[in-house]
Amino acid sequence: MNAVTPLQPNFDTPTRLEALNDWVARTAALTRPDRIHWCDGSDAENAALLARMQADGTLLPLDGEAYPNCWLHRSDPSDVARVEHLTFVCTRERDDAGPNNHWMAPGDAHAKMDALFDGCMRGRTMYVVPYCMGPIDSPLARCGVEITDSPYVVANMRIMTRMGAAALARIEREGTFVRGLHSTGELDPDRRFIMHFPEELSIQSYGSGYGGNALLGKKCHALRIASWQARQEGWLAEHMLIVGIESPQGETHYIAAAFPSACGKTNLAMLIPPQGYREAGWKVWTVGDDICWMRPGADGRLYAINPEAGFFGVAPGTSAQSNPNALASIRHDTIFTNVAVTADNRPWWEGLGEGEPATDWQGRPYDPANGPAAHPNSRFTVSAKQCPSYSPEAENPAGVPISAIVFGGRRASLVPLVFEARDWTHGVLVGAVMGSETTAAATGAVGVMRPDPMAMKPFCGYHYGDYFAHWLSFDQPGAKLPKVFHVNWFRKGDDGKFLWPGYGENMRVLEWILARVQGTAAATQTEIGALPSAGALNLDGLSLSAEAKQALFAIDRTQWAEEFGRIGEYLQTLGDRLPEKLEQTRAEIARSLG
Ligand code: GTP
Ligand code: SPV
Ligand code: MN
Repeated sequence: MNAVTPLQPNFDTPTRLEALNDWVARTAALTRPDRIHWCDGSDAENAALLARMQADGTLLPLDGEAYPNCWLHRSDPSDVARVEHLTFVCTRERDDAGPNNHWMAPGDAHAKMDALFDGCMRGRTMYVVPYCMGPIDSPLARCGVEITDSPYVVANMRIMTRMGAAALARIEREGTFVRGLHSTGELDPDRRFIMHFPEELSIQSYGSGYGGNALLGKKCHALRIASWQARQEGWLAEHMLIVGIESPQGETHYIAAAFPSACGKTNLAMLIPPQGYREAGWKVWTVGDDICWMRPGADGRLYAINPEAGFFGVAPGTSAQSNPNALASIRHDTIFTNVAVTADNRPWWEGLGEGEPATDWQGRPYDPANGPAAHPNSRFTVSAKQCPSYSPEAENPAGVPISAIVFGGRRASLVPLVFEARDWTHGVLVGAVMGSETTAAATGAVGVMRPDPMAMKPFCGYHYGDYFAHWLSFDQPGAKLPKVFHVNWFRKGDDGKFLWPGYGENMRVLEWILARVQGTAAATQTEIGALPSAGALNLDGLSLSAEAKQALFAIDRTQWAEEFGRIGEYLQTLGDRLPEKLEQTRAEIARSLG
């Protein structure tokens, strides 16, 4: 390995942007770091950081032959997922944050955070990390600066965003940027808060080093703050993957899909079509796996960019069968967090399908009595450029045109494999009434059904009623909006097993969706939406039981009537900011179900 090259401490500011210099100076006066380092994003800087983290044990090198330049990070065992109960939106008016967010008055939140940040970087280096969310030359992209005392955060931000000198140059040109202040603090769960101040375009995060709590460009900026900005500026910031589907005729359509955390976005974004489809000439292109920013273009269609530059993907369940593109991506220059390792020092997790764990995610000799070897929310951080299916269009500053929007969640019962909304308003309702079982991506119980409208429950930075109204507002004369669909890969049979094979076979559902977009596939209208007519969705070569076919392609009107009652109760909790049109549409469907 490299000798430990010291990072050149750099108190000289490389920018003349006064607003940035002032903020850095004020932050340093509060947090009292020993050193300040302005990140330029260079290879040399990264190498020096990695070497330092290796020297102090923050990163452990993995088998350099099988996994060159790959690292294992073990986080504090109490700091392994997002903490929704400690995440706040701090607007002047409580109601602007809505019942979907925890709220704190900005003055109270600042007082609390100032006390936590006071002197917290003594003995540490403060890193100033300029970053750009989206292609550096895209008008849809937005910039931020994260100040952090965690070199692990810097290394991850370098993979996940366009970080360094080019971002700083854009920030200087534009003069505005989102301010994110982060410190790992003492990693004490009782001294941990993730605060958002959308009116100030700022974020403050203390006491966690974990992904969504600490990589502030991701959920904090690109969703909570950006959703607020997007509402003001007429665009959408969504928890969606973006995938391009190229037909044998060489035509590519882009689909944006919102699934809650750990519900299959990365997998769908990197899908490899079944053999028959590949032979026929179908190809799948990955644009993004977690976040989508989109706005109407001059032609009335929605154009989308992926604001991120890397993937922070769920490791467990990733295998050569389920997601070969992900597996190929993470064979070099990857940071693994909280996975297990084999005796020959390779990363390992449940569902990998090869090798045996020797050491668990906490560094203990593996013992099944301690639970899974890899943490269920263990992750890999890797540059999108390393993904074999990464789309060249992902770097297009204009974005890609979206032909279909897909909503989906983990629903063990009731919800069929796929259905299509009647129109935009119905599509917004379909997204608004989504529910899903909770997963290990956030702390708390797993497998509990909860409302998760548009997969944004933990990420919408303002009142859900206003958010739905904003979605409805895109239905303007001249707009050429995508068709809206709902999918469910997670329906279970009486034996508790998934009824649908999922993963690559989801291509069959995407084919039907695109055929609907082009008006060439048959559908049968029902109260909840249009389902594939018999034979319209290709099931050739799958061995689905009669029970599976019945459950996946039918609706139970009695159960749906109950569901629409529950949906009505949920929507009522949003109060008088809920758009009337949405409740009317719900009530009409509820009546038609009897
Ligand atoms: P976040 O990064 O947390 O936002 O998650 P994500 O939506 O990108 O989820 P991801 O694709 O990483 O999938 C999470 C889990 O769901 C993994 O364990 C996958 O193996 C599993 N999964 C993904 N797609 C399917 C599918 O089609 N069927 C089934 N049964 N499981 C799936
Ligand atoms: C999610 O939880 O939805 C993630 C991982 O994509 S995190 O970056 O932690 O939000
Ligand atoms: Mn996510």
